[in-house]
Amino acid sequence: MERYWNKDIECMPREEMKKLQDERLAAQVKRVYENVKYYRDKMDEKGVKPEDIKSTEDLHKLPFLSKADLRETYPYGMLAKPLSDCVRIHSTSGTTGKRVVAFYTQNDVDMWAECCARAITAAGGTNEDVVHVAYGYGLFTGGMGLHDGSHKVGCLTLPMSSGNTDRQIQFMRDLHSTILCCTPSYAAYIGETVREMGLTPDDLDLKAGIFGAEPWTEEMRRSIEQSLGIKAFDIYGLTESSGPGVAFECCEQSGMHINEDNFIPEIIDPDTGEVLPEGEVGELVFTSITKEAFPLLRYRTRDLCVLSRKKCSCGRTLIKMAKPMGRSDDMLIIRGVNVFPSQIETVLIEQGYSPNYLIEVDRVNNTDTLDINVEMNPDQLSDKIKDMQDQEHRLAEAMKLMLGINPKVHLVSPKSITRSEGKAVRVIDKRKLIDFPKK
Ligand code: DLL
Repeated sequence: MERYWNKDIECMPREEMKKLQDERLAAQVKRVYENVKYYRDKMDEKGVKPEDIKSTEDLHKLPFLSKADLRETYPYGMLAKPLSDCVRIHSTSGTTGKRVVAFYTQNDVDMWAECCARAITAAGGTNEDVVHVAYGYGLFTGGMGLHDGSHKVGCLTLPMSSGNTDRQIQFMRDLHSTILCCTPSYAAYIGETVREMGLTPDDLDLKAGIFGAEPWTEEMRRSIEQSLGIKAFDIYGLTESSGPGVAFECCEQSGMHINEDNFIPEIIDPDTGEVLPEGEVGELVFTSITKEAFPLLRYRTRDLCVLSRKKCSCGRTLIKMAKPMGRSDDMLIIRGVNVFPSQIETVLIEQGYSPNYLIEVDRVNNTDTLDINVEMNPDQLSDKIKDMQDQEHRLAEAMKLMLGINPKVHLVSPKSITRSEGKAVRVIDKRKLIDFPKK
């Protein structure tokens, strides 16, 4: 039987939820207008006053916010509460430019924990469970977010953080971890290490995994489920909107329910900013209607996905978002064709390869090149060159069918591609490297 953490909210009739959102939105816009000068200036520039925003239908009148705004206002320019009311800071995992820092009041931390508690409960978690948190702890929101959610549910919480994979498995066995929380790429690595240690899923007590923070395919889900003997649930979030738990998957495993009592989603055309109808692919935009310290209105996530209000078998009425296909800024344009790393991952797993790969894009003589390095499983190794060439050829053909362009596939030896303990790095785009002018 499906369990809920907060049935009143998770299964709330649509009209009631809309009313709650309308009230919270109007109050939030007023609060932001009064307390955040940067956003007030943006609203004034657009000629919008707080009184103009009475319901979710008025949302489109508000100006967007993007990462560039957060960089411009770094670090305190988006704060809507005095620092003395804030109790926590987290930061994005971005590696370029100024990082984004987000602030939390105690109420913000509690709301975030509630969202993660809903996710853990939807994955089957109760106070009988041992939750093994192998997301990184620290400025990254993964560790602390699931940690607080696990406490709230009353689970026995193992704050492992990421890394030291042998020790992770040892603890999983000794302390009987039942729910694993980490990135999908780290879960795949843990599964691989379990096998290499001569163990099987029967040697573990795991029943579920809550994986997110990076895009992963259905094929990857099946492969992790098999290697660890679990049911794998997706979880989505971003630092700017608190962290993991903005949306979470239920037993149906077909998209993630958005915690709409706290976050209102929209899908927009990334080029024009126009709001798209339900069912169309576009950029996900979130408005936080309950956050106190760092309340972002119409924040452009850059994530591409689809929303759906189709009835869900789990009984929740919260709107669902499909698995993000990737970020609009992760999409590679190679010889004019749009390519997502997730398409490559799908082909690899379908063809029986491991999800360990590295994509290299370059430009040679003004033409884009695409090289895909794919790690072989030990049983795919052959000492006959012809066999290896045939395998590479078959894989390149399958990739061409999926992508519409011809890549070069290179099979590389087992374990030669660096494993990820957090978010995996799958792409090296050499075209983006700055060419310093020669003197
Ligand atoms: O990744 C928060 C998080 C931690 C989510 C743990 C889930 C689990 P950031 O580091 O700010 O926050 O990165 C946010 O990661 O805009 C997406 O592009 C990507 N992302 C997060 N979850 C998913 C997911 C955390 N389930 C950015 N599927 C987001 C695909 C995801 N992409």
